[in-house]
Amino acid sequence: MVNIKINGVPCEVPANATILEAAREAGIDIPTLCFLKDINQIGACRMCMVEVKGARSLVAACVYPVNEGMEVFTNTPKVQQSRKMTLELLLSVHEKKCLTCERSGNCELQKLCNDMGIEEEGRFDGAMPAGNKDVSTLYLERNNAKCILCRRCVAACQNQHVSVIGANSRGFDTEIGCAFEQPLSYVSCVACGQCIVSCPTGALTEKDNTQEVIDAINDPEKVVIVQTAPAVRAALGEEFGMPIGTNVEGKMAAALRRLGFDKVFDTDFGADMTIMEEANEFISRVKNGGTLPMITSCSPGWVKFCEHYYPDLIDNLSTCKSPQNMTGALIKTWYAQKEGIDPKNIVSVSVMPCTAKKFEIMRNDENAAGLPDVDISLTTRELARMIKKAQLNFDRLPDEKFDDAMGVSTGAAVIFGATGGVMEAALRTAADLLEGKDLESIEYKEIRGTEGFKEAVYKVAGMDVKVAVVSGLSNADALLKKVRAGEADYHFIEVMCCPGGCVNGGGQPIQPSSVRSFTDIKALRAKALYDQDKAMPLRKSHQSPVVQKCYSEFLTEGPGGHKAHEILHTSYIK
Ligand code: HC1
Repeated sequence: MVNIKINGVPCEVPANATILEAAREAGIDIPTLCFLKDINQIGACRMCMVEVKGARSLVAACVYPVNEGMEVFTNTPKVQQSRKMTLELLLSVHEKKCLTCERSGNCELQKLCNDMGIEEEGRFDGAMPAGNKDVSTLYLERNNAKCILCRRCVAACQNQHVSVIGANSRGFDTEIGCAFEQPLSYVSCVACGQCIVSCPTGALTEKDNTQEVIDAINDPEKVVIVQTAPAVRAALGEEFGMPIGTNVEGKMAAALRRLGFDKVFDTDFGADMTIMEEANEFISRVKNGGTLPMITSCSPGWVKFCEHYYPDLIDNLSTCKSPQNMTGALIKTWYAQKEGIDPKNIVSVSVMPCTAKKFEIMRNDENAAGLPDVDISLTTRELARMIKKAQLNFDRLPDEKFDDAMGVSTGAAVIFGATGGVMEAALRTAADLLEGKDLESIEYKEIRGTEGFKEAVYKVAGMDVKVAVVSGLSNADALLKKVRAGEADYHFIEVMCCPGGCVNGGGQPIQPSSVRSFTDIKALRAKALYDQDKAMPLRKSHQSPVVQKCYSEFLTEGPGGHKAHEILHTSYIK
């Protein structure tokens, strides 16, 4: 520890802290724009400038380390003037369409301008840079007219070991984009959206599909059916001011009904189905000498990463469709058949914490009824936008349930949304199936938690099953290098594209750096899911009555049977 003074107040802080961290401990938030803890600490935006006694000029608090006896001043006229000028210069090249910007009210630049009392937003107006747009993909849009060149998106992409964006040109012409100014659709982007949730402004957004959904709801010919992913319920409330980690499953179901969806289903049903198919696939690979380790396939950003960067490991991927697409496939086959609805009249909508799901629904071999399994995939943020547009008072809505036909699920499915959840769910079912009994011990705690890499060995039916769980593509990359080199003797691996799993997906509500850098958001959201699992009467996928009905009525050959393969399994590009 070292002793310093901040604004004349003595404090004791860790010796390796930066001024920014030390000030935060002392209850002072130093403003930042480019800072994202552990991801982007480059001192580039100059918002966090402070005075240090004896220093010749202002210093950047986010990168400047404390030392014994240091005296820091965070609120002097010189500091205030510097911050104000920085904001005015940023505004001089910024597209100031704040009233209609998707990030209005949640924009870090806007908030700082308010906080700092910027009075003249056009003070340095003059020539504007090109401000190019990239709308080439089906999942993401870039508007460089709103970019402040903070590089947070570039660092997030690097952190995922994808690195398809960077700075092009220099000086006034600098723009973030892909190499040689190619559109994003030309490069090996995996669609994870981690760049979007890292962006402080409205420069990066998902491709908004809300109007298509509203049009479908207003079309009397269409039966519009929605499903929501496990992780959405753990984060949607943040859009309405609720604390991080509030589970809003009931209010979400109520909101979806009031938005006009004809049926409100739960992707958790598809997660239970995924476990039936995946556990069966795993057991069969182990018994019949199939390709091991088997690797989960429900995270589309991860699947895209595997196809681009590890095509030699495609045979390791489970052939199971994701829960999103299993639910979609069964809506347009089993449910349509039972209800006598022509699948052509169904509009199947999903709400996901993920931008890559918008890509997944367009993949080949995801069309069990000869039509796309899912027609439109929205992010959690887009659902919030629809709720706000409809003027629903979210926190005053009653708690309602999903519709029964595909709205009943188990605790195993709920935890899919957190890293380790898919593996735990699969082990719960595989262990029961192999041992032929209802095992009491069902919590696989060694593979819980938000660390990027976890491993464990479990004794299942006399066999040592070695499993690994990774989240975030940098961790996946490191593990896959070992698998490729034959240095990893795992039987089963879970990979989730986003750090911490889907709770931290690229389609989730965006928390500013001041929160994200100092709060473990993914742990709080994951806790909401594990708490729900613990409180549920059924916690193993094979115990779900809807799953049992689906196999007894429709997929009568059982998990892994011919029909199940046609409807619930997929293929990949090598
Ligand atoms: Fe996920 Fe999945 S857990 S991939 O993270 O397997 O997006 O929540 O919906 O499909 O169920 C995401 C979450 C989600 C699928 C499930």
